[in-house]
Amino acid sequence: MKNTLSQADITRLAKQVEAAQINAELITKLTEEFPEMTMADGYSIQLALRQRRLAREGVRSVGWKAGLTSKAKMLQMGVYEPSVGFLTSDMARPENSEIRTDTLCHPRVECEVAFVLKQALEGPDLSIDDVLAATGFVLPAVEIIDSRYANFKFDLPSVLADNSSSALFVAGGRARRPSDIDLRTLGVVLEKNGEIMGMGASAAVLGHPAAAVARVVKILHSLGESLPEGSFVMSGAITEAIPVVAGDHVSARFQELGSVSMRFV
Ligand code: OOG
Ligand code: MG
Repeated sequence: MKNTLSQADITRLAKQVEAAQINAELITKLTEEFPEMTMADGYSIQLALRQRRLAREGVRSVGWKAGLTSKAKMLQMGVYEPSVGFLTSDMARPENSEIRTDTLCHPRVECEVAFVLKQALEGPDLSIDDVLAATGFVLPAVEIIDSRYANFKFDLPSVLADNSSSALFVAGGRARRPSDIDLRTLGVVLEKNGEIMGMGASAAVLGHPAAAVARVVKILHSLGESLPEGSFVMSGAITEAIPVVAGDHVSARFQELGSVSMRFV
C-alpha cells in the first residue's frame, strides 16, 4: 500500500474527522481535497485518530471491527473491499439501554457476530480454524454506524479515515463456545419497532464470520498491528444497515446466541 499524504496532512485530517465525530457534524469526503488519496492514506488517518482517542482520559482499546464483509453491505454502500475500524471502551453501550441520537449524525444499526479471543492472533494468512482455536466465545452484537459524510456516501479511502463509520456497539445475548455451534449457519433477524427489517445467515459474511476475523488480522498485519488476547472483534454486518431515529426500538435475534436490544432516544 502506498501513502501519498504528508504526516502534517494526516494529522490535520485526523483532527478534522475527530471534530466531526465529537460534534456530530457532517464533512465533505476527504478525497475531494485529496483525490489521489489511497487506502494506505485512509488507514494512516484512522490510526492517527485511534492514537488521539486512546490518549483521552479513561479510554482503552477493546478490539477491532470488520466492515463491508457481506454482499448486502457492499451493494448498499457501493464499496467492495472489506475494511477494519477500531473499537474503544467509550464506544460500548449496555444491552437494553437508551442510546442518544443527538450525538450522532444519521445512525444505522447492523447485526454482527462478535468474537472474544482467548489467544492473540497475528499474521497475514490465518485460516478459519486458526481463528476458531483462538476464540474463547462468540456473542451477538449490534453495531451503530454513523458516517460523518453527507448522505452516508463515501469512497474507500474516505470511509477508512472515518474509522469505517463506527460509532457505538452493544454486545449481549448468550456467550457460546465456537466448538458448540455451527458459526456458519446462524440465522439472524433484525427488528425495528417489532417489524422485521432484515434477515440473513452468518455465512453471508465472507462465507464464515471467522474468515472476516482472519481478514481483520491480515489488514492489521499490513498496518503493523495485531489482536492481543482478550480482543473483542465484530465480524461485519450480515444484512443491510437499517436507519434509526429517536423513539425506535431495535432487537437483533440470533439463532443459538439470543438477542440484543436497545432503544434510541
Ligand atoms: C462502513 C462500515 C461497514 C459493516 O459491518 O459492514 C460495517 C459503512 O457501511 O458505513 O461496519
Ligand atoms: Mg459493522
